[in-house]
Amino acid sequence: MIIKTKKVIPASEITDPSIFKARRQIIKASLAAMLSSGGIASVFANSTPPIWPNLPKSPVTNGTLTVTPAEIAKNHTNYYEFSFNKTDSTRLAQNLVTDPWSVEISGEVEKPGHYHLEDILAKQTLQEYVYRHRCVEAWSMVVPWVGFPLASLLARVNPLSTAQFVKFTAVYQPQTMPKQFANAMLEWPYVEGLRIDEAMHPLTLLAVGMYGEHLPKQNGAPLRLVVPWKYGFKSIKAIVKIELLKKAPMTTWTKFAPNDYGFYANVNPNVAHPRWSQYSERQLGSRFFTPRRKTELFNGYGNEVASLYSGMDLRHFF
Ligand SMILES: Nc1nc2c(c(=O)[nH]1)N[C@H]1C(S)=C(S)[C@@H](COP(=O)(O)O)O[C@H]1N2
Ligand SMILES: [Mo]
Repeated sequence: MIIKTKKVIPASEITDPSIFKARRQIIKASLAAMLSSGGIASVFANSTPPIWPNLPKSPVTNGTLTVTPAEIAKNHTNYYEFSFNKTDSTRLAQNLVTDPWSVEISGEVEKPGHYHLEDILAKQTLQEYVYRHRCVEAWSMVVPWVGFPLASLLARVNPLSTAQFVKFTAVYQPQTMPKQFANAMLEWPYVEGLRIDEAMHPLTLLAVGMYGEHLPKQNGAPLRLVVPWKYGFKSIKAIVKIELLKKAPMTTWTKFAPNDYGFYANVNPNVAHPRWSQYSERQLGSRFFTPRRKTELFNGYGNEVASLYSGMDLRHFF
């Protein structure tokens, strides 16, 4: 008897990769054209002009980095409130209500309060910051963020000398966030934290945009943290609360798995995750045969930030 097996071979395996890629681009382009002419799914159509076309680049921006294509940064996301995979949040997050938005600032500050996002932004100068973005899962991108230093917001509320740490809390919106609604996996809302000197460091941003546009909802609209020398999970999305504290806050991932995810989470090729190496990273959006990139200590920002950790054992404080 002949048994017929039906093995599905992905096209990428049987076609020369460059041809395969070109073909996919053609398919994608015609799909986008179809969608925009039909006027549906503006999420995918991407035909709106940039909001901030010619923003000054911040002096810390490294001109030698190759920016990851926007479509990849927008469609490969980690946003556990919506989904545990990388693609579904692009669609699911569109339900998130981001307007109006305010941020509560409290704790060890002279001027606590609820601040409307528009009022916060009215007093800030936006710039573009092109940063490496390295996830603890060993993939990386280069993203042109639009934002301002967290330090310049903190300066407006006057932290007290007793403020040693900063706690960030993401939005709790179970009616739009399926994993919050199901109470799945993590403790909600998502919480992150920094030491006060890390929070005040000029590389640490609050971002409101990327690629010259407002942040897509799946990337953390309307306001997210960006800490480029730490693993991506520190860069909390959809922030509604900033608290200045005397003691280090417990954070979502450290609570979930304290042996896997420390409070510092500085990118460090010499400290492996218990289940995988951090020695190198897959660069999303790079050419098919591009080798993995060797991960750098502090994600390559050592000149700027290493002094924050002088004398600390980075294996212990991982
Ligand atoms: N609120 C919230 N913030 C979050 C996450 C999340 O699940 N929820 N994921 C984190 C992780 S693991 C990473 S790698 C980055 C991913 O940012 P990006 O999807 O914009 O690339 O966001 C971080 N911020
Ligand atoms: Mo991540």
